[in-house]
Amino acid sequence: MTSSNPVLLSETKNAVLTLSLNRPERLNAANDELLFSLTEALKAAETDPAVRVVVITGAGRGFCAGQDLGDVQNREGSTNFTEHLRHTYIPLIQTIRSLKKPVITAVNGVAAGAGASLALSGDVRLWSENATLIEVFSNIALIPDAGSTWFLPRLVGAARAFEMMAFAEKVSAADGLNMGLCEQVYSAETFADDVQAYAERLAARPLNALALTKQALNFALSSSLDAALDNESVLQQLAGDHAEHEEGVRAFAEKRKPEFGKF
Ligand code: LHQ
Repeated sequence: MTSSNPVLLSETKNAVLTLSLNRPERLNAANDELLFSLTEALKAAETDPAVRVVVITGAGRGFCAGQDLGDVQNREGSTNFTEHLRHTYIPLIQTIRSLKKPVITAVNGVAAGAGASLALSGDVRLWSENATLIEVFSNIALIPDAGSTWFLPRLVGAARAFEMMAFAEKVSAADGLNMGLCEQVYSAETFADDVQAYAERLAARPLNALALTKQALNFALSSSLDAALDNESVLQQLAGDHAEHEEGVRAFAEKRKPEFGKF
């Protein structure tokens, strides 16, 4: 199934929903319409039984250049940054982080500003060799938003994150891989196919268990060890009570591959 609107393209193939930011002439810089469309599409994916994994990527040579600065300039009066963030980027990032299905950010080109935050927000981050990431905010004397101050120090440490934010220098795909900003780097020519193959591999995994794993990781990232241990014990009950678990154990006993795709 394929459908589209001007700013967001949507395609489902083999249980993988690919959402492509589609303002290529602006390197997919985000306006309100794009941010609302993306958030709504993600929410719809959560309850769509045809979708097991979601991929967010960009059309053209960019992933996302952050907030559309033309849009900001065109507003009358001073910008209410707090209100804007609360209505646009905050619900988007919260939706990605709480979605009960894996979200892959497939970074095909430059990811800058809030686009860098979006790139970092995925459960799995796959980069093209052409991808770059820039914490560009300080170039326009803003602070990092849309989650960069939360994601980046957890990946590279606070001092490294501060340096990246202060100088706004591009991080290449090779450096991004070394620093843990992404899990895989693929050739630009085969990027879309490689991302699809990775996503299909993920779609074949036990998705109830992965949703609970995501929930446990989210919790543990800001909890004590004691609280994380206890939370695991509660969520493990939910995993163990699910038919996926029964299938996994039966498949092991029968020496065959489990068929998680049917749940
Ligand atoms: C753009 C943009 C763009 C519009 C490239 N807007 N057109 C949240 C809440 C509220 C307000 C403020 O901010 C935020 C969070 C943020 O995201 S703040 C950060 C906003 N983003 C930026 O400051 C990035 C600005 N862009 C750049 O620094 C460069 O374009 C990068 C490094 C991304 C890419 O550089 P190049 O590969 O050399 O491409 P380019 O600069 O030639 O851009 C291509 C076109 O895209 C160009 O248009 P043109 O008509 O000249 O071909 C740019 O104007 C346009 N574009 N980013 N954010």
